[in-house]
Amino acid sequence: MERTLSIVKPDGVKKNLIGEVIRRFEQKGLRVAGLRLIRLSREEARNFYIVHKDRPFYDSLTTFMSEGPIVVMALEGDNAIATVRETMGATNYKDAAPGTIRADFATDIERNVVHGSDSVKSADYEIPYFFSSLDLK
Ligand code: 3AN
Repeated sequence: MERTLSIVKPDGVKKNLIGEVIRRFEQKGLRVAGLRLIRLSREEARNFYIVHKDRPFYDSLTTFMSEGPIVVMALEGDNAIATVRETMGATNYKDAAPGTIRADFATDIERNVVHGSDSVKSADYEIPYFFSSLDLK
């Protein structure tokens, strides 16, 4: 059993895709262990994406991630990290496999609807960023 952190990004919330994203994860057998609708400050977005601080898209990404509400969720299941990554599709929606969330709904490499932890190490940073252990059921 593994846990991962996923986010419906501001573009996904604006497009009314909260339910669609959760439905796709649930259909893959993942269980929602924690769920919140929040809005990040610029500073909170910058700390969340601190691993990307030297990338050229860091400013733009963190401005985008703080532009409106997001839904953060902790998902639990066998191979949860890989399952979420497969369900999302490649970072660039143009490379995303047909039927993935990004292939179906993303319009831009940055505004790509959904986030998912890319490793156990990332999940161990990202889940407690939004949920205390008492919040996870
Ligand atoms: P993923 O979300 O697929 O794990 P990362 O971790 O490489 O991708 O990048 C984090 C986020 O940064 C992406 N979801 C996307 O919003 C943005 N991003 C990644 N690469 C680029 C890029 N070349 N230009 C603009 N934004 C990018």
